[in-house]
Amino acid sequence: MTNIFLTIYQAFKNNQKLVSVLIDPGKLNKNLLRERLMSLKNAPIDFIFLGGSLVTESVSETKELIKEYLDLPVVLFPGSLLQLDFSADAILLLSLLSGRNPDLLIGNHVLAAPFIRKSGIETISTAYILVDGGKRSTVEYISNTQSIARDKTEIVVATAMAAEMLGFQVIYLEAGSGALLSVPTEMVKTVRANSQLPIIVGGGIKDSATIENLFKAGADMVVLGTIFEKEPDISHQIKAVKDLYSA
Ligand code: 1GP
Repeated sequence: MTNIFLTIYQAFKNNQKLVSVLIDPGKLNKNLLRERLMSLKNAPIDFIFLGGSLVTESVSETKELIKEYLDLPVVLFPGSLLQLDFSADAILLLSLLSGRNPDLLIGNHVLAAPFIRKSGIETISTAYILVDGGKRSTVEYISNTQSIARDKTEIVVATAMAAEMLGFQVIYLEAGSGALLSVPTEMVKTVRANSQLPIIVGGGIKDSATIENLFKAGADMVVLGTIFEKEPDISHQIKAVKDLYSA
């Protein structure tokens, strides 16, 4: 097992919850990003995820900026092959299992594999499952796929089961950045009951109550993007929830 996956897996086994902040290059101007990074200096964050469905600035430059401010692993969350930077700490090798776009299931992975192998970067094979977040998301549009309806828990569960049988390392339930609604807690609970893999949940998480409910439902990690961009300092909210699990 590799480093970052090991941390995720051990947290999952020990019921210690993880929080990642997603930084989407280009969403904030450099000065604002610097301010936001400063605000995370003492926040109980475990990882920085870096990427997005449509990034408008350099992933590598943004990674350098993050490293100037934070001593945290930077994990690529690549929306496309343009977002690969092999000097990051790890890469979520996302397969968009809720969709039927062959490039995002295997095509891009084939193109990237020789470079990944040569670089030696840690890969975490990730079953990426889009769930309707109450509005059409950028990831749906860019990926040319449809999300799974909020009341179709059985499809999400069957997809998670297939992912486990296929040897994926983690499940990522995604409502889409800026979603009106985060992934339903009941859905997370049912996936948890039917899966042996760590579960990451992201999209539309706007407050600590939602984080707490998702953790209670069985999420092992939450990913916060828009709230990090919008609020000057989210460290207290995160700390409050994390403290519940640190005893
Ligand atoms: C990461 O897409 C999410 O999984 C981020 O979503 O921007 O809504 O937090 P938000």
